[in-house]
Amino acid sequence: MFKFLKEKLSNLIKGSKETEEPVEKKAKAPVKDVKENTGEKIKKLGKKQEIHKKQKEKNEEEVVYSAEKIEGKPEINELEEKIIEEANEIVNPEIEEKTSFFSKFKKKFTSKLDQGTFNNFFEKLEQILLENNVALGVVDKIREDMEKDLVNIEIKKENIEDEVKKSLKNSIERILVDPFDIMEKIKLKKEGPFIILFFGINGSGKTTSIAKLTHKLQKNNIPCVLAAGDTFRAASIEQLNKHGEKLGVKVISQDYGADPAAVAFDAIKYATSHGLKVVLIDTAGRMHTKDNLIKEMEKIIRVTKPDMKIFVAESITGNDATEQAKIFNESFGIDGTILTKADVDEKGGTAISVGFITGKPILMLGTGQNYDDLEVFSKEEIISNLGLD
Ligand SMILES: Nc1nc2c(ncn2[C@@H]2O[C@H](COP(=O)(O)OP(=O)(O)OP(=O)(O)O)[C@@H](O)[C@H]2O)c(=O)[nH]1
Ligand SMILES: [Mg+2]
Repeated sequence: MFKFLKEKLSNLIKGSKETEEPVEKKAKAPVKDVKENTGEKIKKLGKKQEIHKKQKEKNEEEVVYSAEKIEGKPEINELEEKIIEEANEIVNPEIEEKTSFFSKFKKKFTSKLDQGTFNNFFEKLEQILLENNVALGVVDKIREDMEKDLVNIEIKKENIEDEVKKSLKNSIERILVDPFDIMEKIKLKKEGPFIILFFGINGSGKTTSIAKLTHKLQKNNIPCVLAAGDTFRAASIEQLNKHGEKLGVKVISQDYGADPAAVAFDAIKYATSHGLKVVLIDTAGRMHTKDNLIKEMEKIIRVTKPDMKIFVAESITGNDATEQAKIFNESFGIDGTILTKADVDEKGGTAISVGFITGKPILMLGTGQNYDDLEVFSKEEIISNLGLD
């Protein structure tokens, strides 16, 4: 998780410290090449005519873009340098990306960071965050926090990287919602079984997460029963039965097309009569009919009165997952989220966004296809995985 985001943040914030020297050297080599072929590259930038005009004004016989020719003519010199710099970025974007941004940022910095320089910096950071699935509302919050920490505040030049990093870390720490402990909540309920409803669009990992949580409950000596509330998708009941067999846990089911609320109700009765502590209710995910899904959940909620409603979403779907979480939370209130497929999500912004947008914590991360691949969500781990600790 966070492979891309971590790398980008590290390049953006730490770039100058580690690469200041090589920057100059590395950046200079291609400048020479750029000068030699300037015609073509400058054309790309649409600045060639500007140079022509300036040089004609100086009565030059031919247009030569060499450093010697323009020596002592500051306005052209400056213009050429800017063009070469921009051409260099086009020709070799990696160099710009990896090295020069923070150096430039630092160069502009004296004892305080002015608003303009901060805006320039944040534009870069914003792009990185958005590209890595951090939701817009979260980016705005990060901007607000960092602006308060950094703009017009006295900072020593040598501390600027550390201060920027610290500010980003503090902001993300504030944005992430602390998870509660599911096991603790279960233990606290004294009367009747603890009912957990799982919902989310198709393929998000509901059934697999139920199986993984069953495994966790078993490890904590908490007996449970599963309700095959997905009576909609072909083979869904068989899929849950298979997990039940493997894990040695009872699955309550009816036929396909049956009312999921009735199946869940049966499972609660079973748990009550058998003294089982937890009921885990599986449901159908309907990708294209969110309204139907919401109606179905509302009915199940009315009938079963769950103690916990867990939204299950795929980490890799980014803003879609965040948006769904928001809609479901507004429709019937979620208690928390399980974010699945974190093992294949290299961006990770969903893990930062979902909690903030819903105000409800991410409880667990699905990190693979085995029963043990369900990890309790940890703020510290997220910060550490982002390379901000
Ligand atoms: N890599 C990875 N795969 C996962 C994870 N969680 C679930 N999957 C896989 O995702 C696929 C869909 O998982 P399901 O549990 O069937 O999803 P669902 O939400 O119940 O799907 P529907 O019942 O069709 O709505 C399966 O192939 C799972 O093995 C995870 O954390 N990591
Ligand atoms: Mg399922």
